[in-house]
Amino acid sequence: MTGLVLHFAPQTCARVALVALEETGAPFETRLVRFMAGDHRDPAFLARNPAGKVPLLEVDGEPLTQNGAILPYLARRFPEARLLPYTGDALNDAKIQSRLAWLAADLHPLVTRIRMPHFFCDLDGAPGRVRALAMEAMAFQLADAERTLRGRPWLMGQDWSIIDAYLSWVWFRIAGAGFEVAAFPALADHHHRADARPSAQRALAIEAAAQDELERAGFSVPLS
Ligand SMILES: N[C@@H](CCC(=O)N[C@@H](CS)C(=O)NCC(=O)O)C(=O)O
Repeated sequence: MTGLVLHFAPQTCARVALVALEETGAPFETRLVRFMAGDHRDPAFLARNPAGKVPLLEVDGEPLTQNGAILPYLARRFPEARLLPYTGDALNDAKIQSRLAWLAADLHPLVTRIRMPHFFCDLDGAPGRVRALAMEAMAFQLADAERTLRGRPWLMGQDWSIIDAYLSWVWFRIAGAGFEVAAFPALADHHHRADARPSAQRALAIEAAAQDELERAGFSVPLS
C-alpha cells in the first residue's frame, strides 16, 4: 500500500494524528479499528503494531506507531503545515519533544485511569478511588497549562501547533468524565478554539461517520 494510511478509532488519541493529517492537506486514507470486534488483536494488525493500539500510521506500507513519533514525522515531512515549531535549535526542538512526552506519558495514562479505572484495580469498589486519584493528579498536571493559556492563545506561543490538538483531545476525554472543568476556564476556551479549526472539524466528521458505522454493526464502544 503506498501513501499514508491511518488506523484509528473514534474518540481515541488517534484523533490527534487525524487532525495532523488534515492540517497537512496531503491525501491519506483511514482504516477503522473496531475494538469491540477485536480488530486490534488481529494477527495482521499486531504484526504492524504489537502494542495493539491506535494510532497506527502506515507510510508506503511501513508501520509507524506512537503519537510521539507520528506527529514529529508528519511535522518534518510537511514543514509547510507548521504542525510543530521546530527551528533546528537542539534545545528548542527538545522542548517540543518534552511537551509531546508530557502529553503521551504523563497525561494520557491519567486519561485512561479516569475513563477506565476498572482496568487498574479490583472491582471491589476501588475503581472510584482510582478515578478520584487520577482526577487529582490530572488537576495538578493541568494547573501550569491553565496559567500558560491565560497569558497566550496556544500552548507553545502565539501560533497553534499539533500540541494544542493533543491537549484538546485530553480535555475532551476528561471533561466528559466529570473532571472539574469550571476550575480551568482557559483550558475550556482553548479546547473550543482548537476544535473549531477546519482540520479538527474534518477529523470530527470522519470520526462521526466511523461512529455511525460502528453503531450500525453493533460494535460501538460503550462510553465509560
Ligand atoms: N502511547 C500510545 C498510546 C496509544 C493508546 O493508548 N491508544 C488507545 C486509544 S486512546 C488504544 O488503542 N487502546 C486500545 C488498547 O489498549 O487495547 C500513543 O501515544 O500513541
